[in-house]
Amino acid sequence: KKTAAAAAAAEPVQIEDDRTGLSVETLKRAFADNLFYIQGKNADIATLNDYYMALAYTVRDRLLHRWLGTIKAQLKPKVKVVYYLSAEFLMGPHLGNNLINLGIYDQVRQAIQESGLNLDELIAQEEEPGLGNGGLGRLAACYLDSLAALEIPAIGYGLRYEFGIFDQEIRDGWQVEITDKWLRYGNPWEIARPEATVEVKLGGHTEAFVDGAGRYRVRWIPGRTIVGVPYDTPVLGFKNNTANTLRLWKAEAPESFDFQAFNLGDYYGAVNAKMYSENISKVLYPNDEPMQGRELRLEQQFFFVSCSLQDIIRRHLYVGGKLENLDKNAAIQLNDTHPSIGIAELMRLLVDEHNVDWDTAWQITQDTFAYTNHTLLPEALERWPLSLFGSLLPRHLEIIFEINRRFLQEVSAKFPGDTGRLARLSLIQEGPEKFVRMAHLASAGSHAINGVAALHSELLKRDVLRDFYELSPEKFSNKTNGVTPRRWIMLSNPELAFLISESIGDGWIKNLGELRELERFANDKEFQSRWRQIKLNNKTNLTEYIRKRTGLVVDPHSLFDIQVKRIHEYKRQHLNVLYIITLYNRLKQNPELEITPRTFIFGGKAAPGYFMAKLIIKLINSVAAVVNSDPDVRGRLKVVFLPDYNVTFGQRVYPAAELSEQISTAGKEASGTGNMKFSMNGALTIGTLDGANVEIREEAGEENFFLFGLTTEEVYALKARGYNPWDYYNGNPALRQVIDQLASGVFSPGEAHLFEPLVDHLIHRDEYLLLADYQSYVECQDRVGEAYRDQEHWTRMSILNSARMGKFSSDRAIREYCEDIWGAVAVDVALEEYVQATA
Ligand code: 9GP
Repeated sequence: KKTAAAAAAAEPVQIEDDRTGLSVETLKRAFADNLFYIQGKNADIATLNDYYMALAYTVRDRLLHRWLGTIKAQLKPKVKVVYYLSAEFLMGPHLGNNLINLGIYDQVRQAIQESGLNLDELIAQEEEPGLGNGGLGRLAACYLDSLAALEIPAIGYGLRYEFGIFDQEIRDGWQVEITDKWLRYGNPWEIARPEATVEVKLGGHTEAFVDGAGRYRVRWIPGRTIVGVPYDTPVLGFKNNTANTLRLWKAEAPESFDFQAFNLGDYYGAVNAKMYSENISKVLYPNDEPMQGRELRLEQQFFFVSCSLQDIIRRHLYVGGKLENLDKNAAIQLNDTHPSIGIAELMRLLVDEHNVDWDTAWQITQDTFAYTNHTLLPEALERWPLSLFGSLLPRHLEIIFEINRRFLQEVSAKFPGDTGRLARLSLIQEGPEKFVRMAHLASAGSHAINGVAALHSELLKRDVLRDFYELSPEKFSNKTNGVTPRRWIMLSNPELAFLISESIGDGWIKNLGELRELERFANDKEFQSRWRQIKLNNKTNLTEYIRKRTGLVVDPHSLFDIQVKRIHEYKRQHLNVLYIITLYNRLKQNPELEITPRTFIFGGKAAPGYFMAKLIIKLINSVAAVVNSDPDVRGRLKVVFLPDYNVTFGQRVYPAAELSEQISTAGKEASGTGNMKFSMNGALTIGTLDGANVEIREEAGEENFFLFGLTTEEVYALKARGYNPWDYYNGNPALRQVIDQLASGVFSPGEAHLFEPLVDHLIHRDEYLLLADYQSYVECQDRVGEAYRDQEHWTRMSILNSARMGKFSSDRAIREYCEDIWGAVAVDVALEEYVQATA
């Protein structure tokens, strides 16, 4: 406790000190001090990474006033906090983004330059925390950015994977996975908080007992216990005082060294428990859509959810909250089903540990949780074998049975005699092997359920969650995804950001709708030529990067046609390849043919166990090898597969794109967010009516969008009629030629059968309707080529695309979540003053 005298003596420090000052001189000195005192290096021996670390600490010092101020402002009785539970957060590199959000980019650039270094090189030094697979994890990161920008109290909860998504190398055209060691050189952005460690139980069995008040209770006797240690990373709002927290849990053993075992001579036994426990946060599962019923994955999910819920309850009680009012202080969002075990865990914590009666606990749970669904693919809907579930979480299985019993009673009351409906809605899937259906648990236990684009939300109601919709239509809404313009325009495309701000002011950064004002420049010749010049500069930069990474020389004046995203059959990278081969064939047949020179650029990782996706990578590289070395098509056609697509690389790619490939089978892509980043940066889209493409086209104007392919309705109808890909193969000579070439090894010299599995699949099953959409795609691509020749018109379309993407800011999405689902409002933050510590 502070004495009165000590408190009186504690004076806020006012001078521009090394840790807060923003003048170039002070920044330089702080940077040099950190190199010496934190990195323990001087300029003679410092590596680029030492300089990066020294700068990162310099920046971190400058955000602590916000961070501590935010924690203080938000840990108050009446404040409602959004808790975003997500197994993935794909934050991207922090340094550049923090400079932007702190508003100190220019001073720091100068300070670094005057120190004889280059800021871009230091920024490039940062190893990005790849704690996610793709869209879902990146969405979580954009949402944290917007929550902070809007000053909404929020904590992101997830796992601190020691190894994130693997690094991808391409060897002989194949993907090779390399362990991602992002923590190798330390992580200057996180602060461990071991004092806030929590315990998590696993396995074992349950016991019934009667408590002192004569109540029937159950206790869980776990088979083992692990502890979760929180690591906190600040998430800054854009030029405001808010710095929310991303809290990631690391799994550890309660005792990391067993002396009993060691004394008995069993050294490995002595460290075994530690290894076993730490496994839980060891590695991110590298699957995007398809789920794998692995025990470790369920352990991961339960581990981070249990840690987070205990933390949430602790915070709630700390500010004097009553458990009955948890929903007044907490809105917990389930980012997909991965954290949905939280429904059962909150019930257990309330009923078993806090002695709340079942009905009250269920009310609290439903009022507090909300669930976002991110996929329509049936194989990606998580379910766990009952046996596995019961052995790992015996108490939760009992709780789920009880939830289900009561839930099905409600269903029966509403739909008497409808046994089919009961079976469809049940949280347990019956059959020779029984499963717990996690989407059902999430839907039953939440007060709100949303999809991530208008079409997706409709399809959820009509299809995947139809019975839940019929049961509780009021729970359902749509929240179209969005992305943050701070990272995806300002940081990625500084020249464009500058031009926009110069033309319409900088209000767009916080209010992306203001981009509309760019419309009046769409026909302005001078503006158009600056717009084009910036695109050309970005393309030239990418060209340089491509040369470094792959050795390929590409022409920055060719049309940059880009498809970057996870590799998946439903995303149809191979449809893109079919068109490339079609073009190639045309050029071979008619060497004089005039076409718009194009560079096709691909990037994306395949799940290591997904054979077809890996074969598609090999296909792209094989076609690239043939096309790029053929003198007949030189100067007109290039194909590039850029290895190791990640956030950092995305920041280079989106600004350089002219055509954005969004060509999934209609009804399969829930939303997409890359599609938004491309359009914001002035790329035109070639796409199907799928996911958020539908809304992008609505906003951009149909005349500024290249549409092709079957609609969702047509896909359903075609499949219902009985789809036969053979008909398309037989009826289309150009298509047949392409398929035959693939089948006969034209693109796999010496390995004629290499692509047989792909070809077989296409002509016999073609689940994703490539052959049905081929002709329409080819015609559309030809229109693109034509349109590109009229550069003025193209530029006009490009400007209009950027101008009309205001809707796709994650700020808009977060506002909608706040208003419709979370009931969260902004909280003012005062900077925490640094007060000299006294005992
Ligand atoms: O596949 C969806 C993607 O369309 C969406 O944009 C993203 C964010 O909502 O989520 C993806 N889903 C998953 O990664 C797993 O369901």
